[in-house]
Amino acid sequence: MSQMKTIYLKDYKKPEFKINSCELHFDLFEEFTTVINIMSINKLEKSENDIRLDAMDLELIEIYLNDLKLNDTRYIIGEDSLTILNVPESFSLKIKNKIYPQNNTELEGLYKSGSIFCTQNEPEGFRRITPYLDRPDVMSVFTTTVIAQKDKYPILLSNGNKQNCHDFMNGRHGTTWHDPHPKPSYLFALVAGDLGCVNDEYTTASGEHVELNIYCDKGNESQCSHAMKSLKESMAWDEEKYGREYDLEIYNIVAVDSFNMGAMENKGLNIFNSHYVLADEDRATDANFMGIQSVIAHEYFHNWTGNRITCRDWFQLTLKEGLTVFRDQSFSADLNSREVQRIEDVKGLRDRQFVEDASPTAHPIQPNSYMSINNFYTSTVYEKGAEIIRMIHTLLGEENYRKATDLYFDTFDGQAVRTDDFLWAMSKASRIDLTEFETWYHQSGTPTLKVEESFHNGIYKLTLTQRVPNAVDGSVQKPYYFPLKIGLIGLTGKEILERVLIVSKEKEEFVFEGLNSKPYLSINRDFSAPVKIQQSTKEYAFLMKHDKNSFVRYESAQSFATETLEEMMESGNIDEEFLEAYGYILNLDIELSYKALLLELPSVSTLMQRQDVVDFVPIYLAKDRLERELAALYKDKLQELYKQNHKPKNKKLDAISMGQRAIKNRVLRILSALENREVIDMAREQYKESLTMTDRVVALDILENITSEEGEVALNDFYNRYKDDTLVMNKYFAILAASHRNGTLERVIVLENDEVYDEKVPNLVRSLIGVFARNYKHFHAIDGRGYSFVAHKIIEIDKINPQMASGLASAFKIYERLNNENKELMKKELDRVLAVPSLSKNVYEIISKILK
Ligand code: 0A1
Ligand code: ZN
Repeated sequence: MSQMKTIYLKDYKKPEFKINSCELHFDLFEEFTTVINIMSINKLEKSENDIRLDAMDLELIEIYLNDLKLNDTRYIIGEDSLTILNVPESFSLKIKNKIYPQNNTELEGLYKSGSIFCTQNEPEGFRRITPYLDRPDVMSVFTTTVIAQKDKYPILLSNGNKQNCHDFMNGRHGTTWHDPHPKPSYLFALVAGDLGCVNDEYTTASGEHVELNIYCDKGNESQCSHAMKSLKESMAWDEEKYGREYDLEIYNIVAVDSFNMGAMENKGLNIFNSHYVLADEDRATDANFMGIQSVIAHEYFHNWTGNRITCRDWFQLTLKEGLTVFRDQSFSADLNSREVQRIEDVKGLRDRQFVEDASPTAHPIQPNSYMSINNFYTSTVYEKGAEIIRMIHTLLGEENYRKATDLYFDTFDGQAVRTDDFLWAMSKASRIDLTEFETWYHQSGTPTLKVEESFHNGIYKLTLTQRVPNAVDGSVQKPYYFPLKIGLIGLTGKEILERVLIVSKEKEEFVFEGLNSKPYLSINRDFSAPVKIQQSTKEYAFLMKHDKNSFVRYESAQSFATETLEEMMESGNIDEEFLEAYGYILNLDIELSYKALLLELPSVSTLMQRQDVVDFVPIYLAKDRLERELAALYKDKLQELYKQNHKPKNKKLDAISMGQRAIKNRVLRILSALENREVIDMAREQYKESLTMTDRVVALDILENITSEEGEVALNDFYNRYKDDTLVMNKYFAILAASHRNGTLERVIVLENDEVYDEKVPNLVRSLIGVFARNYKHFHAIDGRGYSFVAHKIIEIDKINPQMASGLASAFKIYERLNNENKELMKKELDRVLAVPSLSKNVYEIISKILK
């Protein structure tokens, strides 16, 4: 099967041609679109006779070389290419072809989201629009004219600055856009539609005026203000923190409902999943508002880290993604609570990336091979990639890091570069040798750091041993070089010192002299390195009380809870000391969102990662029981906290209001373990009287999980209230698909036929099928029906949208680690998927790696 070909980084070859300019004309019609692409091209490699352009599913109309029409002896149409034979050293190529955006369900290239024409070209969508050298190291200056019927598509957008508009006699009109910044084809974008718009402006530090527009479906304009505010905050932050200004006269954002991912950083014309743009308090949760702020920032920051400096090839993806995630995390930490942000970042990393890193699909942040590059927009490339940049930041310090990023921008602006180039700038500006650090880019798996302590005669000795797992192919990997931030705390809780240790060997000792007694160790402060800590001393209660580092306090509470749960799974005993420590947190007078995190029990995913053979049933039985114990023991205190912080009429988004919602919803969730009348009434009241979606979804989720009647009443009310708003309906589907109640699978199957559900819209598929595949109880049910259902959906959705299907397939990544009974059931389904003859390479790559 030629399409199952593996691509290797070592086979990279420089482009043989340069495309100096690319002039595009789009004529959009209801049934088809014609594209005219005029390129001025130069040979870079004189010996090359033919030019092979990437082209997929294109209907060729005609080709002109230097204004001469070519007959079909002068070119070859391949499966995914168009080769023009015998081209001169410098020439113009004009290609006319036809495409069918309205039939494009893959959502790559030019497609329709409802009545809006839009594009998604990263990583390889442009070849579905027109023949091109569709690779990131070919950068060109684009001029784009979009023509469409004026009444249906009054708004016509592309990258860069607007040049001119024309009205034609036949009710059609056209707009021409010019982008002066050379860019790769994956950053090309086009939008046409009858859109609502919110307009604002920004003046850059050097006094340039920028017009800001957010386009959305008409009627949703009032839901764009948070996104607009976030955009302006991002622009100011990048000027202040990185000295980077925006570089065009206009910045457009368009929100569409059908989008494979979160958003896309196309130059001057970001296209967003509407989930990351639209919000008001009645429809979006506090978490949604935070998500919008960070994704708006992420796409904006790409303008420098991704667009001005892009990737040489797709193996370098983390060059732009790891760095940009680190930038958006730093931005969110600066604008909100730093401590909460760091904990949320680490939680996400462990729940997604650690799981991936322990699976057969594990890969280095810079992989060395792939079948489908679409499968590599992973948590490893993004989130672990960001941790690697964070370690560089820690190693260099703020001042050197800024010098180094300045050098990176100065040296590589306008180029397509490699992660090595980034490391060169980091090391050159700071004069810190990062050679040993490079291992992080080329190895996979999460290292474990074993910690041993000793104390004699005032000398405290810390012995650290790294255990680095083998790579997926079984090869042995090297120890890592990383910064480890630690603190030593005295018996009374007083801080003795804080240090950043540099760990670089498999086994290492660090000695601290002149201490009066054995200190308490606070290790991996701020999660300075993405490693697992293995420690035999259990000083959790002490650290929860005395550590000044907010991350380690959180970590201690989590580890304490984790070990308590493990003990319960083994012996049935509950550690009294943990119950006490939990009570201590309940009484703490600290920031409320942080407190809500301290009171959260470890996720099923955290516990499952620590099992040798994964078995979910004991995990959620233990969790349920511990929650019940805590709820019963601290009932009065929990209710008091709830009453103090439940402000149903307050829908403000300031830190205090959000903190109050976070804590009282955490408390309500704990109390819900009691499943009694009192809690049902509290949840029902909260659902009815609260003005925020944050409160409503928590109440709804609790009711759904503990009472069938009241749950149904609230769910019906929710459905009737929001059925015309698909974005909100995602929450409805997700609550039902995540439900622990019996009959969840049956209800998911019924919901597939709901008039709101649409298998072609990725958000809805993720909310219903994707959430179900992460419902441990029902997906892994021992009758095997959960596996069978999801496998069946993967096969069905693969025909519509392979990227969606391979996203669903990742729920099976846990296969190898499952107990025999589940493993056998899952294998049957994986074999079935793999046997489908027309399977996409996206799904094939994931499933075949899982089964290997
Ligand atoms: N570069 C975008 C992510 C993205 C990648 C692929 C997509 O479609 C196949 C869409 C978006 C980002 O990091 O935000
Ligand atoms: Zn990105």
